[in-house]
Amino acid sequence: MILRCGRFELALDRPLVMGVLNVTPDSFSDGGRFLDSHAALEHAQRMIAEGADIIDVGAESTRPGAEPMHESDEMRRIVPLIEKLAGAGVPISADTRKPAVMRAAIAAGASMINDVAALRADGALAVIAAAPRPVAVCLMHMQGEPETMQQHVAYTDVLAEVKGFLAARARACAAAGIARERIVLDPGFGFGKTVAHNLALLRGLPAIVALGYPVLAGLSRKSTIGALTGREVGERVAGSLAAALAAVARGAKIVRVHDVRETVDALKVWSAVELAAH
Ligand code: 7PJ
Repeated sequence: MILRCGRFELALDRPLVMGVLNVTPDSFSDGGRFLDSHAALEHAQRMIAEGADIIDVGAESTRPGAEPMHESDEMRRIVPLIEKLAGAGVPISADTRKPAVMRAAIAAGASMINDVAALRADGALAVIAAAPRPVAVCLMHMQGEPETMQQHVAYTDVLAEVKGFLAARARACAAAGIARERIVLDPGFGFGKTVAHNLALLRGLPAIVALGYPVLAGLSRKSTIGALTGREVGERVAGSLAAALAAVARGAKIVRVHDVRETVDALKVWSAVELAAH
């Protein structure tokens, strides 16, 4: 299985690490530390040196309760960073829900669009379909909107509903002319989900993997890890590593993480054991 990612072609024969670069003032796990663009650039370069395979740059906080950000503010924060990182040797992903920001990010050199709304915004599918390069796209499941998503959480069968949603969004991409090799699916841990929902999705990940697309899992430092360990956000590395390994053991091909160095080490050991026969 390969992922076409702009000018990159990613072999998915071992799990890949996507390093998170938040350039938002209120991101829950980084607390706005990387708002200054020099610090953000340094952090990205450190994650690449630590072995990140993809860097995900995002400005709009999607943490529970966050309000939407104005388009021009979002562009001002991420576009210059993407331009500076585009030649860094790994694909750069832009974490955005807005078609105009997607278009600007791609023009600035992004190789992937990571959309927590799975290209449901008006015009988003068309921007990806018309992109001058075959950028990859991560389609994530979210129930509700970030502002309210943890307030009215309700599923009859969370795994079946998330799987059905992702399959439908993949079909929408196909209908828009977006090649299959460009698509990544993500159950969206924490996005309108309780701890029990997140655990059911993680246990049931093979059902989503069975749709035939690479699956991305983002559990790093999330509140489910906090709930299971009793740790504050800066103390969740060990719990996050366990979650990342549980995800790759169930077929996830990409893990989205804050702690790149630790995750790369954990995956090297896991891969040496589990992929040795290949
Ligand atoms: C995710 C994300 C995730 C994808 C965030 C955080 C919260 N994008 N953006 N998957 N989470 N694709 O950084 O922990 O799980 S924002």
